[in-house]
Amino acid sequence: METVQNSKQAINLENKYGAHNYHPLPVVLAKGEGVYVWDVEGKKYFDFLSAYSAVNQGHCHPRIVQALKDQAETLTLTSRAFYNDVLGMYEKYMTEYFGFDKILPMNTGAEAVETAIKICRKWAYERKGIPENEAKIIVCEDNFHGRTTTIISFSNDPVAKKNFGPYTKGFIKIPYNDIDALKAALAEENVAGFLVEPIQGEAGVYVPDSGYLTEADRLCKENNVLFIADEVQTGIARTGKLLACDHGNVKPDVLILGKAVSGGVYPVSAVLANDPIMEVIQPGQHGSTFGGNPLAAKVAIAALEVIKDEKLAENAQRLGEIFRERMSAFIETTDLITLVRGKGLLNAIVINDTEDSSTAWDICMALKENGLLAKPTHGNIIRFAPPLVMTEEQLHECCDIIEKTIREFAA
Ligand code: IF1
Repeated sequence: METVQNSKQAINLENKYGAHNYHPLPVVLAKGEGVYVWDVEGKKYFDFLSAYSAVNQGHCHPRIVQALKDQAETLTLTSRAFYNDVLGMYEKYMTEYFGFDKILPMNTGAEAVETAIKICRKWAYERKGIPENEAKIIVCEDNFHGRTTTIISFSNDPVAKKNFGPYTKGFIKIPYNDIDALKAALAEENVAGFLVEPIQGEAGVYVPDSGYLTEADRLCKENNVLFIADEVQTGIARTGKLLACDHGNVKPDVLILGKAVSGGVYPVSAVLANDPIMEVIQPGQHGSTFGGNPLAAKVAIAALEVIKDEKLAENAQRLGEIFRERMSAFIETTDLITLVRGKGLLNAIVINDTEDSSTAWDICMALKENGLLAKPTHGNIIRFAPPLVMTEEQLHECCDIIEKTIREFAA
């Protein structure tokens, strides 16, 4: 197979042979290690996106890569047609790690979200007594839960939704971070669940009021409605706690995990719940060829050991405070940035421009020139999410780059 000689060649190949379903920043990465990535020409960057929070443990973490190598030479995939000597041990590890009775292992975040929706509906019919096909799940405006047809059916992002109909029914949309709206929705009939991101990532790192999740969870319990937390992006120590729900001492009825469960080394996702909910799924009613395969299981165990052993939640908490402190002081000196918000190392800056402007993109292009990679979530919002293994010294170096770039840009 031919190898890529330079960035331009790589971009041309993708443009010619790949579906145009993304508009990447014009940088072609060839190597990753910890908080750094290098492009084809050998230029070094700080990665401030972490593959949308899938690489919390840093690129190519040696312990996770070693687990992959060892299992890859032993047994990669059996399918669930047979048992294997890894899955049960993985299921025990995961349920104890997150504190649930059972896990249903899948591969991508969207698959886990779809799985949670199916479990919630089945629980509604078989345990709550909602009439079949009448179950409703409450979701929030500006949500992002993945790209499958059912998931985009309850999106309000026209770009993610248009011309993919007909859409799946059975969802009630309410404004995010609005307890009264949730109360009203819970009063409707046949409500089965409330699916929510503890922090809305793609919407622009919207952190809800401190009591929101706790009160939402209480209201769901009061109405016998399942509280379903999508922690695909906010989980695995990203926001300064193992789960973003932990900030509000909320124990969801259904927990959805993905991305950094594997440290970005292999697609791993999962749905966790207690027996009264998970037992609605009986043999043959749900599955996946790769779900819970031995390779995924060993990689995920290593990735979660790293989170604990390297105290990455604590590091994210501490560095996040330093980051927001520096950015808050900096934005006092420029009109270009209106605010910084986030939790742990999931942060964003809001730029003083319109949502459809190219300013955020242009700033990311300038950041790239200065050796830091980040990507806008909207025309006026840039998400900053470095790997959680970053040191305080590296974080200050990145803040220096961000401030220098924005000052140059504003000039
Ligand atoms: C893209 C961002 C988008 C997620 C939450 C489920 C999923 C995601 C909270 C689905 C995935 C990814 C998908 C990727 C870009 C990125 C993303 F918010 F992280 F930045 F799009 F909104 N729940 N988020 O964030 O997980 O199936 O992708 O494994 O689709 O462009 P997946």
